[in-house]
Amino acid sequence: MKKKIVITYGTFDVLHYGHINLLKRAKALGEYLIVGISTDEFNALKGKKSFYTFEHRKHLLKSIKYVDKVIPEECWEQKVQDLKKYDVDIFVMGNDWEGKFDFLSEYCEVTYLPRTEGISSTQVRDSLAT
Ligand code: C2G
Repeated sequence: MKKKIVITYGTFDVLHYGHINLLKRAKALGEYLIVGISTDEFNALKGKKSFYTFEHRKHLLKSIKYVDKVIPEECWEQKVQDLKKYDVDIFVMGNDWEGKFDFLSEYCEVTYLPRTEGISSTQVRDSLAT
């Protein structure tokens, strides 16, 4: 029986419980969770500079029990080929992206999950900096 494959993408910088809540809920939608983690170069395209390098963010993500596979996210355009390559059943994002990836529903289910309020990598970084 084919495992139900779930995929999500993000920077996952300064890993916090909001990220874990997202990954936990994403995994609960299927049996196998793939995470596309933004490379440092792609982050620059997103106008983001992460505190942790790609390698450190990848190491942290691979240590999470909900995550089965980590792939690099290098550009906006790779999602369609990823969905086909990994035979994905469900694409998941936090609802700060609500509607932005509806075009992917041609290939798989698209689900947006409520963000965890009160926490963000920026907030953590800023409070550590003071
Ligand atoms: N998230 C959340 N609650 C928070 C913070 C983040 O649910 N308090 C979710 C976001 O909605 C996203 C995931 O955690 O689904 C990763 O968040 P980011 O690393 O900020 O991802 P982002 O930079 O938005 O990159 O192609 C998609 C992009 O790569 C998404």
